[in-house]
Amino acid sequence: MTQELVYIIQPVTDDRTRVLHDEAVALIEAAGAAYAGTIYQTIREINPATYIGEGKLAELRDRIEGLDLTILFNGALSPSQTLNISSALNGRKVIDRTTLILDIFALRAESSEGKLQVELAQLKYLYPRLKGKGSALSRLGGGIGTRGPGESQLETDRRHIRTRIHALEERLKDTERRRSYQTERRKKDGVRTIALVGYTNTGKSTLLNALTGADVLTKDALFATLDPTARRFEINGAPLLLVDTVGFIQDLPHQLVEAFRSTLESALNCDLALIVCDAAGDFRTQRETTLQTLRELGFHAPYLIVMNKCDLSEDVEALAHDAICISAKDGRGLDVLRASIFEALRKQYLVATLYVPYTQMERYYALRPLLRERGMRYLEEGAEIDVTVPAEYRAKVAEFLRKDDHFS
Ligand SMILES: Nc1nc2c(ncn2[C@@H]2O[C@H](COP(=O)(O)OP(=O)(O)OP(=O)(O)O)[C@@H](O)[C@H]2O)c(=O)[nH]1
Ligand SMILES: [Mg+2]
Repeated sequence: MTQELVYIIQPVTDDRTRVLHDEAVALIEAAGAAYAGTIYQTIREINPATYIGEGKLAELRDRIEGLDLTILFNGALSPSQTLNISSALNGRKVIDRTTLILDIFALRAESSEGKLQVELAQLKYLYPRLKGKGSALSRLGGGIGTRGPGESQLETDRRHIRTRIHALEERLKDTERRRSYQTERRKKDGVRTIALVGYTNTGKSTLLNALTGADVLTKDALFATLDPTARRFEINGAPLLLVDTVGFIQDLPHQLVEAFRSTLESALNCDLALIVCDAAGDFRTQRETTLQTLRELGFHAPYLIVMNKCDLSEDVEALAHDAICISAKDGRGLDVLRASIFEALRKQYLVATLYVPYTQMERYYALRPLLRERGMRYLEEGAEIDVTVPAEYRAKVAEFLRKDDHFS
């Protein structure tokens, strides 16, 4: 099969235009298609029928005559605008940014829950586009916008789609219940959860690997990670769980945020979040987009800003003084990051040395499952034991407490 060629219509609005455009090129590649070119249009007044003006559409039609191209409008189009632009361009396939992002998610989804979530988002976005004359979808032909777990459903009628949406919502509720049970159990085990969140391609998965010794997929591509992955690790004996999550992007389709809400929420229901930014990229936009998406999700946990890829950018420390500067690739700054994570969680742990007389050893052994031992020294009458204890068990070990040597 020949590769789908995509031509961009880029509305020129504010200083975000350049970033949005370059991102669209990366999105096209992530969807397995090839970038063919761009026509820019300054927007003074939005044309309700076709968004951009008729003159510009005519110019585009001439420019692409005889070429087999898909048109990407790098913004959001209403169903009727999509149809109108398509007919002004002699029936060419027209997609918008949301359709493209949904398509990438459809390609990447691997877990059964991820597939259900993407299918739900696709159906919700495409459903209104099936209203009106004929099926807007049949005009899409093959390729971007028609792929994904819901492929066969997308071709059926509206009544089926409604039934399917309902069934998907029910099944997702089920998985959600199961997950909240797991979260409860983790809390009971005294394991604290740290979520890696941030803009796509900033190095979240690379950081997961660096901190936990895992080997999850990392890739120079948008949305390499879809399903949340969790790995255990320790800092100063404290058992921690690090959760990698799907990346964010500007104007992330709200249908997707909705569909992924439950997976994200379980990660966001964390004790601490690391908001990862790319020091070599537009980190202000990344940070703002991430914080805004988190707000939409009702996030309220404490967080640290982590500026990754500092090996690529010399002067970032001066620009981002509230951030911890690291390189997940060469390891710089990781010790500072570990210390900052532990400091942020400190009030949740007691780091101490216990003194247990040998006569009391039985009682100590009963408490042992609640804590982590970091070291033990045998003295004459008893043992000195360095431990890390979740704060809620403080009272239980209090009788053996000698000195609180909090982490420094
Ligand atoms: N130079 C440099 N490259 C890095 C660093 N960390 C990650 N990368 C590269 O950045 C790219 C993206 O890394 P990932 O870890 O896949 O990023 P991610 O945030 O998980 O991305 P998504 O899952 O797609 O949202 C890969 O090519 C990594 O090798 C770093 O500290 N320095
Ligand atoms: Mg990733």
